[in-house]
Amino acid sequence: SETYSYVKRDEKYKKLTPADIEALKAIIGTKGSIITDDIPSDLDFYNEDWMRKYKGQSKLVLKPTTTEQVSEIVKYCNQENLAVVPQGGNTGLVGGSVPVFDEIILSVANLNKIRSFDSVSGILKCDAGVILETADTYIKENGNYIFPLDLGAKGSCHVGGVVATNAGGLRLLRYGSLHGSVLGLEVVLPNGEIMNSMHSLRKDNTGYDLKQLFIGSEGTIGIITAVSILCPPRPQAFNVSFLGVESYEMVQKVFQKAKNELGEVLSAFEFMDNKSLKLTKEHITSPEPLEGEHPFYVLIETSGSNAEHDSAKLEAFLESAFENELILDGTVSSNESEFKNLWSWREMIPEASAVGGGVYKYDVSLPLKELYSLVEAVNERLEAAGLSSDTDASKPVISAIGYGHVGDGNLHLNVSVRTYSKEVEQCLEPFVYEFVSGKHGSVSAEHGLGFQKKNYIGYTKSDQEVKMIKQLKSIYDPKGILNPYKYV
Ligand code: FAD
Ligand code: 2HG
Ligand code: ZN
Repeated sequence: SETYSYVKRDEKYKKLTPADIEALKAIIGTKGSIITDDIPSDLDFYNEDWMRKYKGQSKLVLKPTTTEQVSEIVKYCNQENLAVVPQGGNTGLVGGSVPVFDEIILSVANLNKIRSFDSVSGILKCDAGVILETADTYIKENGNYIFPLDLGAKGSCHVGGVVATNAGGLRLLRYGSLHGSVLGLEVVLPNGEIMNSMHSLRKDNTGYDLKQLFIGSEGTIGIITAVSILCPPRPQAFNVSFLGVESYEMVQKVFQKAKNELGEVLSAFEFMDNKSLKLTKEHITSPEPLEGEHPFYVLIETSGSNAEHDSAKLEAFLESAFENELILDGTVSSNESEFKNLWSWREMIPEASAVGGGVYKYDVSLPLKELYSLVEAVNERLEAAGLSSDTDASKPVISAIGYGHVGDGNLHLNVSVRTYSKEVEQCLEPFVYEFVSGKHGSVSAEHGLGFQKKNYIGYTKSDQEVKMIKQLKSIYDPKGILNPYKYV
């Protein structure tokens, strides 16, 4: 297909033979653990990504149930030069979780047990294939804790998958990055060796912190089979407020004020532009957050241990924000269903942006002051090229929208299209990457590089850094069997 036209299958990788399938069956057995092309459509879910943009042609999915099986499989594949794609919940947004050609898919979905949870320390140890929401519910019910990461895909993505991606999500502002909260990992290395660092230690300065190498490695250097993670106490009270704002300038002012006045109870600060909300409106039926239209919207979440205290703080903040003309309109959730409804207007944007036909997604870090300038620049560019109209169906682009995690300096630019086209792609790339690089930003804030951005690492990392990444890869995976054709 067009997507893959510029990469070729590397003939150093062996093509799967019936003897390989037999040998792999002998390792994991056949019951629910192996999917072959006997019924080709059984492979579709694993071959195709969440956006339905990338599709590989793997003829074999393996779903081991133990770490030892993962180790045996990887050892065999290494000996036989068989390429392997590690897969979690397959919700990644950069085409990293699916094969490019005929790589074997190793899904960790059947490694799905909670190993232990300590309700005094808050340390959770679980298999990599536990679904994020399942982990969060488990620790909620067993001591009232919360998983220190939340994102729209929580019902499908895995704990191992978010660690492999180093996903950021909606509450990074409060709980920080997984590089801080993950305490240990169990990883199967590309030669089949098992690295066990499933520690419960917050502090450990005995040499290199090796687990960090795998957090955000996107399946290129090891298969994560288990995670040890520190979870904070679950806040007793949650509030969310949805605000209409005049300009991006004002969004920043509201952010500064929220940090100062909401202090320790501020747990999320998200923004979206008017076009984001309009697109979402066509996709969901829930009650609209505000009556009038506004150029920008802000979603603020507070969470803390005392409902009255938090509400009083939020109300005082909103009152003063109105008085000082920082916000035009606003609403606050008064029960759980309103809380969920307001959040849904933010969480549904990634899906809504694709329903018109397709979407080009960019996930960038930029200095806060310039966060929105990329959306403006892209809209100008698409209009100048005559490619964009939200009403004229003959134009390929519906609109370029901007939203994201203001609190983390992370913008999501989604270019919603009626159809994918080379013309649009060439108008966007490498422009977007050059723009971001020119402002010393990152071309991937939280989704990773995967296949989509495999050629763009140099816009953010220096030659020296790229060289060191390649050196590490060649030490641990000299044959390159893990997740080939991706960023490294
Ligand atoms: P997959 O998609 O299966 O895999 C992702 C990558 O990790 C691949 O390269 C794969 O090879 C590798 N991998 C997976 N499991 C393992 C393993 N056990 N060992 C080694 N490598 C592995 N991301 C954010 O950062 N913030 C958000 O707010 C956010 N919101 C999202 C909302 C929606 C609706 C969707 C669909 C995605 C969102 N994402 C977000 C993207 C996010 O990257 C993924 O949801 C998540 O990180 C991937 O988890 P997964 O288990 O589905 O992994
Ligand atoms: C989010 O913040 C996710 O909603 C997805 O990171 C962003 O789809 C996107 O571009
Ligand atoms: Zn995001």
